[in-house]
Amino acid sequence: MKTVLTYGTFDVLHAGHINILRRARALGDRLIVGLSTDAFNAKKHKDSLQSYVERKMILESLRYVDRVIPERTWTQKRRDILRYHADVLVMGSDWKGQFDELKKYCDVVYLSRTPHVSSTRIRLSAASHFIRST
Ligand code: C2G
Repeated sequence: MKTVLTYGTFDVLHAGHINILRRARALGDRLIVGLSTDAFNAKKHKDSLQSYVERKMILESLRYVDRVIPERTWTQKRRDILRYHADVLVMGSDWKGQFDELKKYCDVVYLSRTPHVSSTRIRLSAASHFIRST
């Protein structure tokens, strides 16, 4: 059983998120996602539109995701790798090099980010559509 682990906020789920989850899952037999809690989002200076409960429910509905665990700190990855016997840590290429110290515990793979897609862009275009329609 090859376990893949990844982390993120996954707010306003979009094709970029799906692309990395699908490719991460394809690297093993199960994918565990460390989902940033609302409190950790604040530490990341990210205000997600959707609550942790909503984002967790959405991720758990995906065929690529086998388990969702809370991401509460920057430093829990090593403990999670050991606890869940993760063989691969996957992160998007915007994180390239940031987690190389974890190569002591598992493979660390940075997958290319999907260009031109982000929760922020979706939020902004939704807002401009709304304004134009009123
Ligand atoms: N991502 C992507 N393409 C996009 C947007 C995001 O491949 N267009 C990837 C990111 O690289 C990341 C994952 O999707 O690997 C989740 O992205 P975010 O929800 O923005 O997560 P982030 O804020 O990067 O949190 O401890 C690690 C952090 O929790 C990562």
